Amino acid sequence: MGRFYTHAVTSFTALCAMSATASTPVEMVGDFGQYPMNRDGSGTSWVPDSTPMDGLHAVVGDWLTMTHGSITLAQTQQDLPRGGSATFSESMLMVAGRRSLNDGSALTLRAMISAEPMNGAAGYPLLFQTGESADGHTPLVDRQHPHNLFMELAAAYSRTLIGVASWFVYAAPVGEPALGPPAFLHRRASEDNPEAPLSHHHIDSTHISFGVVTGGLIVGRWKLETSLFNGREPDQHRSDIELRSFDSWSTRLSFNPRSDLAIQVSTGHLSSPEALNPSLSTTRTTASVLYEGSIRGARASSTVAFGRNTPSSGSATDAWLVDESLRLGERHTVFGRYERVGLDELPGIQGGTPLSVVSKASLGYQYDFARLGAARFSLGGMVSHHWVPDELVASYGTSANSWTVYLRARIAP
Ligand SMILES: [Cu+2]
Repeated sequence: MGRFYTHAVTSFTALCAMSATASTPVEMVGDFGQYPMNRDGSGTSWVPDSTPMDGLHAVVGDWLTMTHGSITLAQTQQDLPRGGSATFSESMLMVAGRRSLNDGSALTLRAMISAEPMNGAAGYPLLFQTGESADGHTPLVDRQHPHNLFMELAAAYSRTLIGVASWFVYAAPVGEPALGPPAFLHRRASEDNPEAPLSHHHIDSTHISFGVVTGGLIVGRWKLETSLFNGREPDQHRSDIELRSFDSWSTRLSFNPRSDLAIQVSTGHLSSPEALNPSLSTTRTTASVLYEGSIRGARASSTVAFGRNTPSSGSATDAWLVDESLRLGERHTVFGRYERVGLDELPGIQGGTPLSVVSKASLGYQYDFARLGAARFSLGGMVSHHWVPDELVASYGTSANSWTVYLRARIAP
């Protein structure tokens, strides 16, 4: 959602002018307190204050509304024998509204949907990706599951205590608990990459949780928050809302020391996250730094993130992620990703237990070829190399490569 809360300075000025005409002044602050609105990421997470704003903004009565969306049509080829080729889509549409209440408080409503269930329950081929299931019986391996129809349905109430101090409550039948950085779909450094990170299930996979309540305290550049939520991953039915008890918790400390940095550390206990292995619980600990600035005249977005999953039985696995995106001029973007991920669930794969460490490096390029109203159209491509550990060579071969090309439309006025 970081991108959603981001719009150009010119439209920001126009927006402030528009808001002056609303019956209650619409405040140009964050959803959860007295800080720049550019800082809001997905769920209750933060991105750097310097994150530029995309999305369509409008003042409707007392509400400041924002709409953001993108749709990507991609073709991928992942090396055999474990890969394959497929055409798939990624998409999201977000609508949010925020209004000030009379007593120094504000109300935010959000909805975010995706058409990814149309990819089919088994998603798309992605070498070494694991997590969730397509049929309720077999874990997905070497495939990326689709995201759910409902990715967020949330309400938040925030209230100023004094000066830059505020508290908030976020409640969502579908939403994101305070665990990990903003979800990869909403990080500028990751948003052009058409593939999901292999580290998703170590770092930010809880972004679709069915039942979340988060309470937090914000003082200036600091935020401390705690969530109670349903730790069970979404099942193979991608269009429903799977409420269960609040059996899991997380807590996160966020700090934006400068306008171009967003830092967080978080930890949480996920009770029975996997329907196929319900007796297993996981403790997840993450740390991340997001940068949004410029490098030699190029607009640079960076993410460095770490995640550790410690299961209730078995050994812990770690994941490292580095995402970088450089926007050169108006039309060109170069992006890259490096990951190193410990995998402990490669069922049916020879040599895949108890722990394998896989690395992947990707390099991509995107060209923005057209603008039409508030929409921007892009063509892109990416190649990836995977370093296969010795014990997995029998299943994957010594060298595993992949490529993905895509066409994308995005709301970006
Ligand atoms: Cu996800």
